Amino acid sequence: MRRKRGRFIVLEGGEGAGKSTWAVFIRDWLQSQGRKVVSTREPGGTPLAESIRKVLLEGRDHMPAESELMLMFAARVSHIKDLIEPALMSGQDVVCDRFVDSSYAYQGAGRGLRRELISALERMSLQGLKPDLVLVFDLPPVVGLARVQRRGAQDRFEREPLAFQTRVRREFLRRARLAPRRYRVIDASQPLEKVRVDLLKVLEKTL
Ligand code: T5A
Repeated sequence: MRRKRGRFIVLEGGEGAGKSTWAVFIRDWLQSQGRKVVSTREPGGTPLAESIRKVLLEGRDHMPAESELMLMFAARVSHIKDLIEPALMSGQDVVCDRFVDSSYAYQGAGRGLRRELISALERMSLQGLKPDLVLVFDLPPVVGLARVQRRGAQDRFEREPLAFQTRVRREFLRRARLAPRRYRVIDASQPLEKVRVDLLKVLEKTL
């Protein structure tokens, strides 16, 4: 008998939006419903993609935007083929901290690369794979950056100026408006307890 495909849930948003925090919460919530869950992140999720992540986040050499974009997709293909697809096919839910929307937001709106370039790579790499639900954790970049600064050392993306982070935020919101059936925007600037209540409402309604 064919097993029912799992659900693919993605968390997106700017720096310090709380995605890692809420990814754990969503995994626990799904497990409490008796679901088997794989929790993962981008860039990363497989040994190859985690090695690429190090170059992308910690690299000190100049990196052209096109190289950055292609490294994101190189990591993503490994992640999809070796982790996400097999998990979904075996009936497990996948909770993923960032996915392709981040490429549109950071490499597209942030770095200024053309959308058509990103959608060509998306078509080639995703082969029709689409998240069932994209949760956009939205907050003003000043609030998110203050949170990550409190945490200590910052990576290549967290060091980008406010104007860059503002373009990133706008792109997430633009993409959420384009596909309201699959996207939900959550106000992540609120206190943790209030975000938890809003997120739980969305999970109970959509999943
Ligand atoms: N990237 C990624 C691209 O450029 N293109 C791509 O295609 C992809 C996939 C990944 C970087 O790669 C870039 C974008 C990213 O910059 P990362 O380290 O995974 O790097 O970075 P983030 O995903 O941004 O993860 P962060 O850890 O920085 O932020 P999170 O996960 O959103 O936030 P979290 O949960 O770690 O919380 C940050 C702090 O804020 C507190 C938390 O306790 C924590 O201390 N916090 C709150 N405090 C008060 N009130 C709330 N509501 C709070 N929510 C969280």
